[in-house]
Amino acid sequence: MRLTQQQVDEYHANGFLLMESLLDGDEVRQLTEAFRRDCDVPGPHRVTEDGGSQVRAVYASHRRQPEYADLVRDPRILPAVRQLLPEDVYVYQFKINAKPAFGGDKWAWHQDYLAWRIADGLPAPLQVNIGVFLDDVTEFNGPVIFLPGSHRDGLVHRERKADAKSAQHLDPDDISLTPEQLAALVDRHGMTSPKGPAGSVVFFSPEIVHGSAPNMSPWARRLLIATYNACSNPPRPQGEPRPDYVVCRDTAPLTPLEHRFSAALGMVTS
Ligand code: HL5
Ligand code: SIN
Ligand code: MN
Repeated sequence: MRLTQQQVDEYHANGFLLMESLLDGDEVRQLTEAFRRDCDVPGPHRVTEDGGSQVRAVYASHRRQPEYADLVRDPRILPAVRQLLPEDVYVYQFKINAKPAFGGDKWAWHQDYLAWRIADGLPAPLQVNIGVFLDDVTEFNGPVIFLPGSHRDGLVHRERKADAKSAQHLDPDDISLTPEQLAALVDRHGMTSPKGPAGSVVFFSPEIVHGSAPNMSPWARRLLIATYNACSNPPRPQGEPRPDYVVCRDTAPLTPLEHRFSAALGMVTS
């Protein structure tokens, strides 16, 4: 699949691009089934909600579940990523934010690249994120909210808070924008939240300001986020590198699969 020039331009203008129903229902079922399996794997890559046992995020599922290993090379996804970032790329980070029904907490307003610059010494914002909807995303279940065009301002915030919310990863709480910064940006850019059926994919910039509200609905909002980084731009950590579940070590360039991930697994969908 190739993006049209209009889609590429839209991504660069707004900092995100939504492709509705890129994956079909059978594929979504395969991915959610793989997530259920992966949630049972204990370890520090599994982050729970504050004070509870509900899963907040799971990292590096693509290293444990073949569906995800193939998904990041899917011919509908990887070539599109390379149109948006015309470089050899590898997966820098892979996570699934679970946002469980009745209690998935907020993700504070932030820019991803600030996290990776501070925590990993990532030299440049040469990344593309993909957000794969594992559930229908509506106004009710805590959709990601973007400030369209805010990626063009570069980093608007520089600091990390003294106390970390989590020892397992850098939670956006630690680098969240101040209310004043957010209000000024919203004045200029407004807000929008891409919504759509499970199987939709949103491509988004590492510099776009984004966040999401708690989920008080009866519907989970599981969102898979894979971050591709240019192979020419590996992290240069100042001290001890972060664990490999949060910052992937394999920087070899990815090549697209010939068939969609579901076919590659021998479960051909129509
Ligand atoms: N949790 C990520 C990390 O690298 C950073 C956040 O949305 C990405 C800000 O630890
Ligand atoms: C994030 O930016 O990592 C969190 C966004 C979300 O899951 O709502
Ligand atoms: Mn983010």
